[in-house]
Amino acid sequence: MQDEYGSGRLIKAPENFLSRGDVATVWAESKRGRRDFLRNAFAAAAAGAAVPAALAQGNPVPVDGGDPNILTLPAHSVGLGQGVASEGYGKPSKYESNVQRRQSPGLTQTTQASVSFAPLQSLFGIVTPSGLHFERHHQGWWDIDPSKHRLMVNGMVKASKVFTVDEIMRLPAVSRFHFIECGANTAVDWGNVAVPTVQYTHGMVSCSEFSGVPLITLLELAGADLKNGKFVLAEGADGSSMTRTIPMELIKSGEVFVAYGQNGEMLRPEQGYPLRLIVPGVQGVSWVKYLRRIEVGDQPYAAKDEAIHYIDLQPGGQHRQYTGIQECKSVVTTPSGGQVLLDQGFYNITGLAWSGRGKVTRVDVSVDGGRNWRTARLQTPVLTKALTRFNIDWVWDGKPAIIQSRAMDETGFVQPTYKQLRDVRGTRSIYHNNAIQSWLVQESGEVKNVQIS
Ligand SMILES: Nc1nc2c(c(=O)[nH]1)N[C@H]1C(S)=C(S)[C@@H](COP(=O)(O)O)O[C@H]1N2
Ligand SMILES: [Mo]
Repeated sequence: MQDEYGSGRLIKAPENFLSRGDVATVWAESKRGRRDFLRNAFAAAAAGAAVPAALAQGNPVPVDGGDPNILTLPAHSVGLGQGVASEGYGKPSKYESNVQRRQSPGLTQTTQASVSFAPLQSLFGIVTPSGLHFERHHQGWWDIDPSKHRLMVNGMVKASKVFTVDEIMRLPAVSRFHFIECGANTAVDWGNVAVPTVQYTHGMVSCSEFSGVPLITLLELAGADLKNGKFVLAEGADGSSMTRTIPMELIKSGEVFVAYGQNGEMLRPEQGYPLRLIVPGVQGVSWVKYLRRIEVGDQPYAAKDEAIHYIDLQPGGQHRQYTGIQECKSVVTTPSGGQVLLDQGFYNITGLAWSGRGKVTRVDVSVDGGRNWRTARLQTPVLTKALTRFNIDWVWDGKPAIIQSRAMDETGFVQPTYKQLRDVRGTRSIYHNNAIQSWLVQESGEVKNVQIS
């Protein structure tokens, strides 16, 4: 069930296929004796009355007295299950142990200045489980004692103010679902195909419900000059001296907030516990973790992470600066690179779409490399600046197919092809690659990352 990249749930008929609720498998299975299965299931139901007698003997036994094709009761149907622990934090099933975030081999020299990618191929819906949220650190992560952590608001304010985490948690709170995408997501594929799976091509995006306090509330409490203050500098407490300029307009809109919560609990240490900045729609680097200072100023700060890094090299040697918004983008997560389709027949093509400018309004899917497109179903909820899940039916005829998705957002922006993107941006950029992704389904059923012009 696994491959060397750990691409997760391959589309393969597992032994106890119904427990997965895996429609694709059921359809595949229908060609090989689904009727037998159904007959056995009915036989089992009909035999229900006989079960107590078998149970009384305390052993899993075939209820008809011997024919294993009819029904053998598994141990979990006749024995006592595990008890609740007196305390504990729940974990996924041991059968899901290949669902892991992963470092891309050889991408960086140290694990402290590195990335761990989210296994998008294994996820459903729009929320990334906190333990699978991608990680990007410039100087390693910390588990900071919240009772010692402080957030200072200074600069163009009446009086500098220092907040404890407890003080922030007493203020009026908001909870919102948003995606966070590293500006460098899909960076290695700018020039050509470089990595095999969606985990490595697109796994620097995640989506959570974040909870916290609008930054504007903290600025008001410090008496910030909201007329002349045009920008703030957000600073993190880790050794990377992560500092980013945030335009005051975004803060005044109420969208930017200081989060302490993620998916119903406190932030994970890897995600910036105990405080991080949430800047919806803007690239991940501005979501400063271990947030310790907000300085109000009247011009952009041109900090190292916005003057040297996180600039977009253009053809002709020019570069763009302060290109923070993550434009509309999408990717098919199943079928995707590294997965294997074991049989012809029905599949649910599924994927994720997002836009830093608002809601996703439409996703089209092609199975012939962009010649023909069909509009996918958007799964609810469709939220602004959050991941949106799409699904579309597909019957694979066993021939090679190139699967693509193309997202549109409420501003009318249409996700570009690689050709369209390179015509404007060249091939030497790192950040902000939102081109249409292509997955080649080969006759063998193996799925590969490809680029077509
Ligand atoms: N303090 C601090 N904040 C930081 C970083 C960091 O290294 N230190 N990395 C930034 C980058 S580049 C990204 S993409 C996101 C990653 O957030 P995550 O690790 O929660 O996925 O955090 C941003 N905030
Ligand atoms: Mo990033």
